[in-house]
Amino acid sequence: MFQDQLVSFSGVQPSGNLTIGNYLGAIKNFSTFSEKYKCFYCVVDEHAITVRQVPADLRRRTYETLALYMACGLDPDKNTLYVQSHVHEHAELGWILNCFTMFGELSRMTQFKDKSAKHADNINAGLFTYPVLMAADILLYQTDVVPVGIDQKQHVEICRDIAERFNQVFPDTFTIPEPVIPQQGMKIMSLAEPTKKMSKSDENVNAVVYILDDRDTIIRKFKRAVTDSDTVVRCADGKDGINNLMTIYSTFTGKTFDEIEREFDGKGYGDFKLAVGEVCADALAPVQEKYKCFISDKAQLEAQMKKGAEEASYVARRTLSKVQKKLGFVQVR
Ligand code: AQP
Repeated sequence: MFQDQLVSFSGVQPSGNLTIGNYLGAIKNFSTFSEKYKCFYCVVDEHAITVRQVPADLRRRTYETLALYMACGLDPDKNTLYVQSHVHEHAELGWILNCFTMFGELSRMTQFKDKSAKHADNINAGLFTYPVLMAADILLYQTDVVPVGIDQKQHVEICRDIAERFNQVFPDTFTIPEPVIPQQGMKIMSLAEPTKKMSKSDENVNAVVYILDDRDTIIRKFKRAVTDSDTVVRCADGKDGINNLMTIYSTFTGKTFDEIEREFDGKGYGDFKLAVGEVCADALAPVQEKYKCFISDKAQLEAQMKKGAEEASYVARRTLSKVQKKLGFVQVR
Protein backbone atom coordinates (compact mmCIF):
# COMPACT_ATOMS: atom_id res chain seq x y z
CA MET A 1 0.00 0.00 0.00
CA PHE A 2 1.20 3.50 -0.86
CA GLN A 3 -0.48 6.09 1.36
CA ASP A 4 -3.77 4.15 1.19
CA GLN A 5 -3.44 3.67 -2.56
CA LEU A 6 -2.77 0.37 -4.28
CA VAL A 7 0.46 0.24 -6.30
CA SER A 8 1.10 -0.97 -9.85
CA PHE A 9 4.67 -1.57 -11.08
CA SER A 10 6.03 -2.83 -14.38
CA GLY A 11 8.99 -2.38 -16.70
CA VAL A 12 10.26 -2.91 -20.21
CA GLN A 13 13.85 -3.63 -21.23
CA PRO A 14 15.39 -1.26 -23.77
CA SER A 15 16.96 -4.34 -25.38
CA GLY A 16 15.60 -3.75 -28.89
CA ASN A 17 12.88 -1.90 -30.76
CA LEU A 18 9.59 -2.49 -28.97
CA THR A 19 7.15 -4.91 -30.61
CA ILE A 20 3.40 -5.30 -30.76
CA GLY A 21 3.98 -8.13 -28.25
CA ASN A 22 5.33 -5.60 -25.73
CA TYR A 23 2.46 -3.27 -26.66
CA LEU A 24 -0.47 -5.69 -26.48
CA GLY A 25 0.90 -7.81 -23.64
CA ALA A 26 2.05 -4.95 -21.43
CA ILE A 27 2.34 -1.23 -22.27
CA LYS A 28 -1.15 -0.75 -23.74
CA ASN A 29 -2.58 -1.98 -20.44
CA PHE A 30 -0.38 0.14 -18.15
CA SER A 31 -2.52 3.28 -18.47
CA THR A 32 -5.67 1.41 -17.39
CA PHE A 33 -4.21 1.28 -13.87
CA SER A 34 -3.58 5.02 -13.52
CA GLU A 35 -6.95 5.91 -12.00
CA LYS A 36 -7.04 3.31 -9.27
CA TYR A 37 -3.34 2.72 -8.57
CA LYS A 38 -0.20 4.67 -7.81
CA CYS A 39 1.80 3.56 -10.87
CA PHE A 40 5.55 3.12 -11.30
CA TYR A 41 6.69 2.26 -14.84
CA CYS A 42 10.36 1.77 -15.35
CA VAL A 43 12.75 1.43 -18.30
CA VAL A 44 14.79 -1.50 -17.01
CA ASP A 45 18.21 -0.81 -18.51
CA GLU A 46 20.01 -2.88 -15.83
CA HIS A 47 18.08 -5.95 -16.95
CA ALA A 48 18.97 -5.24 -20.57
CA ILE A 49 22.73 -5.69 -19.95
CA THR A 50 22.24 -9.36 -19.03
CA VAL A 51 22.62 -9.71 -22.81
CA ARG A 52 25.44 -7.75 -24.51
CA GLN A 53 24.25 -4.36 -25.73
CA VAL A 54 25.95 -1.80 -27.95
CA PRO A 55 26.23 1.18 -25.54
CA ALA A 56 25.03 3.80 -28.07
CA ASP A 57 22.00 1.63 -28.91
CA LEU A 58 21.16 1.05 -25.26
CA ARG A 59 21.32 4.80 -24.60
CA ARG A 60 19.14 5.64 -27.62
CA ARG A 61 16.58 2.94 -26.81
CA THR A 62 16.30 4.14 -23.21
CA TYR A 63 15.08 7.52 -24.49
CA GLU A 64 12.88 5.79 -27.07
CA THR A 65 11.23 3.51 -24.53
CA LEU A 66 10.39 6.43 -22.26
CA ALA A 67 8.98 8.37 -25.24
CA LEU A 68 6.93 5.30 -26.19
CA TYR A 69 5.53 5.00 -22.67
CA MET A 70 4.21 8.53 -22.99
CA ALA A 71 3.02 7.99 -26.59
CA CYS A 72 1.06 4.96 -25.37
CA GLY A 73 -0.89 7.19 -23.01
CA LEU A 74 1.15 7.21 -19.80
CA ASP A 75 0.80 10.71 -18.45
CA PRO A 76 3.93 11.58 -16.41
CA ASP A 77 1.79 13.60 -14.02
CA LYS A 78 -0.29 10.53 -13.16
CA ASN A 79 2.44 7.87 -13.40
CA THR A 80 6.01 7.75 -12.15
CA LEU A 81 8.06 7.09 -15.31
CA TYR A 82 11.78 6.57 -14.80
CA VAL A 83 14.96 4.67 -15.67
CA GLN A 84 16.02 1.78 -13.42
CA SER A 85 19.73 2.70 -13.21
CA HIS A 86 18.77 6.19 -11.95
CA VAL A 87 17.44 4.66 -8.72
CA HIS A 88 20.35 2.83 -7.08
CA GLU A 89 18.07 1.13 -4.54
CA HIS A 90 17.07 -1.42 -7.20
CA ALA A 91 20.58 -2.86 -7.37
CA GLU A 92 21.07 -2.64 -3.58
CA LEU A 93 17.86 -4.47 -2.72
CA GLY A 94 18.67 -6.91 -5.52
CA TRP A 95 21.86 -7.91 -3.71
CA ILE A 96 20.05 -8.39 -0.40
CA LEU A 97 17.34 -10.50 -2.04
CA ASN A 98 20.03 -12.67 -3.68
CA CYS A 99 20.74 -13.85 -0.15
CA PHE A 100 17.09 -14.91 0.20
CA THR A 101 16.88 -16.73 -3.13
CA MET A 102 17.80 -20.35 -3.70
CA PHE A 103 20.05 -21.55 -6.49
CA GLY A 104 17.59 -24.36 -7.26
CA GLU A 105 14.60 -22.09 -7.76
CA LEU A 106 16.55 -19.82 -10.13
CA SER A 107 17.67 -22.89 -12.10
CA ARG A 108 14.04 -23.65 -12.90
CA MET A 109 13.34 -20.34 -14.63
CA THR A 110 12.37 -20.98 -18.24
CA GLN A 111 13.58 -17.58 -19.45
CA PHE A 112 17.07 -18.36 -18.08
CA LYS A 113 17.05 -21.70 -19.91
CA ASP A 114 15.86 -20.07 -23.18
CA LYS A 115 18.26 -17.13 -23.00
CA SER A 116 21.27 -19.22 -22.03
CA ALA A 117 20.58 -21.50 -25.00
CA LYS A 118 20.34 -18.41 -27.24
CA HIS A 119 23.46 -16.72 -25.80
CA ALA A 120 25.62 -19.76 -25.08
CA ASP A 121 28.79 -17.64 -25.26
CA ASN A 122 27.62 -15.32 -22.47
CA ILE A 123 25.78 -17.22 -19.73
CA ASN A 124 26.59 -14.64 -17.09
CA ALA A 125 25.53 -14.55 -13.44
CA GLY A 126 23.27 -11.54 -14.17
CA LEU A 127 21.23 -13.62 -16.60
CA PHE A 128 20.83 -16.21 -13.84
CA THR A 129 19.86 -13.72 -11.11
CA TYR A 130 17.67 -11.57 -13.40
CA PRO A 131 14.49 -12.61 -11.50
CA VAL A 132 16.03 -11.41 -8.20
CA LEU A 133 16.62 -7.92 -9.58
CA MET A 134 13.08 -8.02 -10.94
CA ALA A 135 11.84 -8.98 -7.46
CA ALA A 136 13.71 -5.97 -6.06
CA ASP A 137 12.14 -3.71 -8.71
CA ILE A 138 8.67 -4.84 -7.67
CA LEU A 139 9.11 -5.08 -3.89
CA LEU A 140 10.78 -1.68 -3.47
CA TYR A 141 7.44 0.00 -4.21
CA GLN A 142 5.29 -2.30 -2.01
CA THR A 143 3.58 -3.28 -5.24
CA ASP A 144 0.12 -4.85 -5.30
CA VAL A 145 -0.16 -5.60 -9.04
CA VAL A 146 2.32 -6.24 -11.83
CA PRO A 147 0.84 -5.98 -15.34
CA VAL A 148 2.91 -8.30 -17.58
CA GLY A 149 2.65 -10.72 -20.49
CA ILE A 150 2.40 -14.41 -19.64
CA ASP A 151 6.15 -14.97 -20.21
CA GLN A 152 6.88 -12.92 -17.09
CA LYS A 153 4.38 -14.73 -14.84
CA GLN A 154 7.01 -17.16 -13.55
CA HIS A 155 9.22 -14.23 -12.54
CA VAL A 156 6.41 -12.58 -10.57
CA GLU A 157 5.77 -15.93 -8.87
CA ILE A 158 9.38 -16.26 -7.74
CA CYS A 159 9.19 -12.63 -6.54
CA ARG A 160 6.23 -13.65 -4.36
CA ASP A 161 8.20 -16.63 -3.01
CA ILE A 162 11.20 -14.43 -2.18
CA ALA A 163 8.97 -11.82 -0.48
CA GLU A 164 7.16 -14.48 1.55
CA ARG A 165 10.46 -16.03 2.62
CA PHE A 166 11.78 -12.62 3.71
CA ASN A 167 8.51 -11.81 5.50
CA GLN A 168 8.70 -15.10 7.39
CA VAL A 169 12.03 -14.08 8.88
CA PHE A 170 11.19 -10.36 9.15
CA PRO A 171 7.39 -10.00 9.33
CA ASP A 172 5.48 -7.21 7.55
CA THR A 173 8.32 -6.11 5.31
CA PHE A 174 6.96 -6.54 1.79
CA THR A 175 3.55 -6.44 0.14
CA ILE A 176 3.00 -9.65 -1.81
CA PRO A 177 2.34 -8.72 -5.46
CA GLU A 178 -0.07 -10.33 -7.93
CA PRO A 179 0.68 -10.66 -11.64
CA VAL A 180 -2.03 -9.18 -13.88
CA ILE A 181 -2.01 -10.94 -17.24
CA PRO A 182 -4.31 -9.62 -20.01
CA GLN A 183 -6.95 -12.10 -21.20
CA GLN A 184 -6.09 -11.24 -24.78
CA GLY A 185 -2.62 -10.53 -26.13
CA MET A 186 -0.83 -12.22 -23.23
CA LYS A 187 1.53 -13.97 -25.66
CA ILE A 188 1.85 -12.69 -29.20
CA MET A 189 3.78 -15.16 -31.33
CA SER A 190 6.43 -14.68 -34.02
CA LEU A 191 5.02 -14.17 -37.54
CA ALA A 192 7.72 -16.44 -38.97
CA GLU A 193 7.67 -19.20 -36.33
CA PRO A 194 4.27 -18.99 -34.65
CA THR A 195 5.14 -21.52 -31.95
CA LYS A 196 7.75 -19.06 -30.64
CA LYS A 197 7.08 -15.81 -28.74
CA MET A 198 7.47 -12.56 -30.69
CA SER A 199 10.60 -10.93 -29.22
CA LYS A 200 12.22 -7.56 -29.79
CA SER A 201 15.66 -9.22 -29.97
CA ASP A 202 14.64 -11.62 -32.77
CA GLU A 203 17.19 -11.35 -35.58
CA ASN A 204 14.52 -11.94 -38.22
CA VAL A 205 12.86 -8.53 -38.59
CA ASN A 206 10.04 -10.08 -40.64
CA ALA A 207 9.04 -12.23 -37.66
CA VAL A 208 8.35 -9.14 -35.59
CA VAL A 209 6.08 -6.11 -35.98
CA TYR A 210 7.61 -3.12 -34.23
CA ILE A 211 5.41 -0.43 -32.72
CA LEU A 212 7.21 2.12 -34.89
CA ASP A 213 7.04 0.20 -38.20
CA ASP A 214 5.40 2.29 -40.93
CA ARG A 215 2.04 1.28 -42.40
CA ASP A 216 3.43 -0.38 -45.57
CA THR A 217 5.97 -2.38 -43.56
CA ILE A 218 3.30 -3.56 -41.13
CA ILE A 219 1.00 -4.70 -43.95
CA ARG A 220 3.87 -6.37 -45.82
CA LYS A 221 4.96 -8.28 -42.68
CA PHE A 222 1.44 -9.56 -42.04
CA LYS A 223 1.09 -10.58 -45.70
CA ARG A 224 4.23 -12.71 -45.30
CA ALA A 225 3.14 -14.24 -41.98
CA VAL A 226 3.46 -18.03 -41.87
CA THR A 227 0.07 -19.79 -41.83
CA ASP A 228 -0.91 -23.30 -43.01
CA SER A 229 -2.22 -25.19 -46.03
CA ASP A 230 -5.86 -24.87 -44.94
CA THR A 231 -7.80 -21.87 -46.30
CA VAL A 232 -10.46 -21.31 -43.64
CA VAL A 233 -10.01 -18.57 -41.02
CA ARG A 234 -10.79 -20.47 -37.82
CA CYS A 235 -9.07 -21.17 -34.53
CA ALA A 236 -7.94 -24.79 -34.16
CA ASP A 237 -5.12 -26.96 -32.87
CA GLY A 238 -2.17 -26.99 -35.25
CA LYS A 239 -3.16 -23.67 -36.87
CA ASP A 240 -0.63 -21.68 -34.82
CA GLY A 241 -0.10 -18.95 -37.42
CA ILE A 242 -3.83 -18.29 -37.90
CA ASN A 243 -4.51 -18.55 -34.16
CA ASN A 244 -1.86 -15.88 -33.60
CA LEU A 245 -3.27 -13.59 -36.31
CA MET A 246 -6.76 -14.04 -34.85
CA THR A 247 -5.42 -13.12 -31.41
CA ILE A 248 -3.79 -9.97 -32.79
CA TYR A 249 -6.93 -9.01 -34.73
CA SER A 250 -9.13 -9.72 -31.73
CA THR A 251 -6.91 -7.74 -29.34
CA PHE A 252 -6.87 -4.69 -31.61
CA THR A 253 -10.59 -4.77 -32.52
CA GLY A 254 -12.20 -6.28 -29.41
CA LYS A 255 -13.98 -8.85 -31.64
CA THR A 256 -14.41 -12.43 -30.42
CA PHE A 257 -13.01 -15.40 -32.33
CA ASP A 258 -16.58 -16.37 -33.35
CA GLU A 259 -17.15 -12.91 -34.78
CA ILE A 260 -13.84 -13.06 -36.66
CA GLU A 261 -14.66 -16.50 -38.10
CA ARG A 262 -18.03 -15.15 -39.31
CA GLU A 263 -16.47 -11.98 -40.73
CA PHE A 264 -14.01 -13.97 -42.84
CA ASP A 265 -16.33 -16.83 -43.75
CA GLY A 266 -15.83 -17.55 -47.47
CA LYS A 267 -12.77 -15.29 -47.68
CA GLY A 268 -9.17 -16.47 -48.00
CA TYR A 269 -6.08 -15.97 -45.86
CA GLY A 270 -4.97 -13.09 -48.12
CA ASP A 271 -7.99 -10.96 -47.18
CA PHE A 272 -7.59 -11.83 -43.52
CA LYS A 273 -3.88 -11.01 -43.38
CA LEU A 274 -4.52 -7.66 -45.06
CA ALA A 275 -7.26 -6.87 -42.53
CA VAL A 276 -4.95 -7.74 -39.60
CA GLY A 277 -2.24 -5.49 -41.05
CA GLU A 278 -4.69 -2.64 -41.52
CA VAL A 279 -6.17 -2.73 -37.99
CA CYS A 280 -2.69 -2.96 -36.53
CA ALA A 281 -1.42 0.00 -38.61
CA ASP A 282 -4.57 2.03 -37.78
CA ALA A 283 -4.17 1.38 -34.05
CA LEU A 284 -0.47 2.24 -34.02
CA ALA A 285 -0.75 5.42 -36.14
CA PRO A 286 -1.78 7.74 -33.24
CA VAL A 287 0.92 6.24 -30.99
CA GLN A 288 3.52 6.89 -33.71
CA GLU A 289 2.32 10.48 -34.15
CA LYS A 290 2.65 11.22 -30.43
CA TYR A 291 5.98 9.38 -30.27
CA LYS A 292 7.48 11.69 -32.94
CA CYS A 293 6.61 14.65 -30.78
CA PHE A 294 8.06 13.20 -27.53
CA ILE A 295 11.27 11.81 -29.04
CA SER A 296 12.12 15.10 -30.72
CA ASP A 297 12.48 16.86 -27.36
CA LYS A 298 15.44 15.25 -25.62
CA ALA A 299 15.68 17.92 -22.94
CA GLN A 300 12.07 17.30 -21.97
CA LEU A 301 12.69 13.53 -21.83
CA GLU A 302 15.69 14.09 -19.58
CA ALA A 303 13.67 16.38 -17.32
CA GLN A 304 11.07 13.64 -17.16
CA MET A 305 13.69 11.01 -16.29
CA LYS A 306 14.96 13.20 -13.48
CA LYS A 307 11.51 13.92 -12.06
CA GLY A 308 10.55 10.24 -12.26
CA ALA A 309 13.78 9.13 -10.57
CA GLU A 310 13.22 11.59 -7.71
CA GLU A 311 9.67 10.35 -7.14
CA ALA A 312 10.72 6.68 -7.35
CA SER A 313 13.79 7.19 -5.11
CA TYR A 314 11.67 8.69 -2.38
CA VAL A 315 9.62 5.50 -2.06
CA ALA A 316 12.49 3.12 -2.82
CA ARG A 317 14.67 4.69 -0.11
CA ARG A 318 12.00 4.11 2.52
CA THR A 319 11.65 0.41 1.70
CA LEU A 320 15.40 -0.17 1.46
CA SER A 321 16.01 1.56 4.76
CA LYS A 322 13.31 -0.56 6.44
CA VAL A 323 14.93 -3.73 5.03
CA GLN A 324 18.43 -2.67 6.08
CA LYS A 325 17.25 -1.91 9.63
CA LYS A 326 15.54 -5.27 9.92
CA LEU A 327 18.66 -7.05 8.69
CA GLY A 328 20.83 -5.35 11.31
CA PHE A 329 22.79 -2.98 9.07
CA VAL A 330 24.06 0.01 11.04
CA GLN A 331 22.39 3.22 9.87
CA VAL A 332 24.25 6.44 10.60
CA ARG A 333 22.29 8.87 8.38
N1 AQP B 1 5.30 -11.59 -27.46
C1 AQP B 1 4.78 -11.04 -26.38
N2 AQP B 1 3.44 -11.11 -26.13
C2 AQP B 1 2.90 -10.52 -25.03
N3 AQP B 1 3.63 -9.85 -24.11
C3 AQP B 1 4.96 -9.75 -24.32
N4 AQP B 1 5.95 -9.17 -23.63
C4 AQP B 1 7.12 -9.36 -24.26
N5 AQP B 1 6.93 -10.06 -25.38
C5 AQP B 1 5.59 -10.33 -25.45
C6 AQP B 1 5.75 -8.41 -22.40
O1 AQP B 1 6.36 -7.13 -22.57
C7 AQP B 1 6.84 -6.68 -21.29
C8 AQP B 1 8.24 -6.19 -21.42
O2 AQP B 1 9.08 -7.27 -21.78
P1 AQP B 1 10.62 -7.17 -21.45
O3 AQP B 1 11.20 -6.02 -22.16
O4 AQP B 1 10.78 -7.15 -19.97
O5 AQP B 1 11.31 -8.47 -21.93
P2 AQP B 1 10.82 -9.79 -22.53
O6 AQP B 1 9.62 -10.33 -21.86
O7 AQP B 1 12.01 -10.70 -22.60
O8 AQP B 1 10.41 -9.25 -23.97
P3 AQP B 1 11.09 -9.50 -25.35
O9 AQP B 1 10.40 -8.62 -26.35
O10 AQP B 1 11.11 -10.97 -25.65
O11 AQP B 1 12.56 -8.94 -25.12
P4 AQP B 1 13.95 -9.64 -25.40
O12 AQP B 1 13.91 -10.05 -26.85
O13 AQP B 1 14.98 -8.59 -25.12
O14 AQP B 1 14.06 -10.80 -24.46
C9 AQP B 1 6.69 -7.86 -20.32
O15 AQP B 1 5.55 -7.65 -19.52
C10 AQP B 1 6.49 -9.04 -21.23
O16 AQP B 1 5.70 -10.05 -20.62
